[in-house]
Amino acid sequence: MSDIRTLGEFIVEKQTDFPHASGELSSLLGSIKLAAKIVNREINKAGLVDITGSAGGENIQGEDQQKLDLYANDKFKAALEARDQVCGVASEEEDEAVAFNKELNLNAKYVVLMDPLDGSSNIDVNVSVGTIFSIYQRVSPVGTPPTEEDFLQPGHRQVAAGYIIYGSSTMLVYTTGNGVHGFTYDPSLGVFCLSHESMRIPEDGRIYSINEGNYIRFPMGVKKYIKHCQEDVPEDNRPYTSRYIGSLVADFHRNLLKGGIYMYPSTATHPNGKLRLLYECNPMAFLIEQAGGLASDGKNRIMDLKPTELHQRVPFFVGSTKMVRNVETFLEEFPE
Ligand code: P6P
Repeated sequence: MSDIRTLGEFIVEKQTDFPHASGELSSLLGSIKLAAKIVNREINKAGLVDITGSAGGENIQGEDQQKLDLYANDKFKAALEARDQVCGVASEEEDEAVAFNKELNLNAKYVVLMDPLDGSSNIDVNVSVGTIFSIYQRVSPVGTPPTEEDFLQPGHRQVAAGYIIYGSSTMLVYTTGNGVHGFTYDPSLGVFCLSHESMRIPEDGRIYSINEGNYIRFPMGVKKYIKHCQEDVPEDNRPYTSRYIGSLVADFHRNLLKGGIYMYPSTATHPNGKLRLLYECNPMAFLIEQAGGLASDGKNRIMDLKPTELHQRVPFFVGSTKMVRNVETFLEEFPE
């Protein structure tokens, strides 16, 4: 037991790493930890309880029937509102940003953007899903409701970001700008235990993740890169591997550990890409850069993009530095 370092202990231990180490960010991360445990519990029995249905009817706790992603959204919002560090939240499940208007929230200095349950369509087929979060200091005056400007900040202004992956085990992975650290949930103890300190992505890799069903409408540079992966069989004869789960957090997590690239370019149905800049691409970009990798829209650094709207989509290339640079070169050489 003595060598277990819990997430709570680690956050406090690293508190001096946070800008203006006031303890508020530590407490905010504690709210996320709590909500993650609650959501994890529901996901682990999704196959047993009809909680993937639409609204209407009652589940076994007698609660109104909720789809699991709405359930996750409610739990994370409630956990963030209950303490005094967050003045508002933007979420994939909310059309507009939600301002917390209790007195204690108006004086809070952080905003949170999240995808409460990314890849939720995979729940029905028992595939890993995840929660993604991104934290900024507000730019509007404390004591007033948050403004759109608080949520439309470029990714390089994030103070923290992370994800929870609900997979064969449940992990919470986060950064505050001082490396990337992973914690594995031990349900018997009810704690997240440090399992991956200072995570680094290999500079190069042999795994590419993309939905090749959209191939016909990929940009030519992406087609050329995929062909390169398929034909570049090196002396060591380790060819590339195509691995695509259809759950960003799961594909990202595997590539972070093994090296690789995840790509969601523009397609016929998503001319600007499918992934959302604010609560999918920016947090993953913060994490990957802190782990030694890169994240771009095919040309520009993701975290330098100036957001224009809450749910805007961007093409997304994230992973090992050499792989991201390589696909950027193909895109430059073979523009549309
Ligand atoms: P497609 C899930 O809906 C998601 O946002 C990501 O988690 C995932 O990588 C992607 O979309 C899958 O999209 O079009 O390949 O089914």
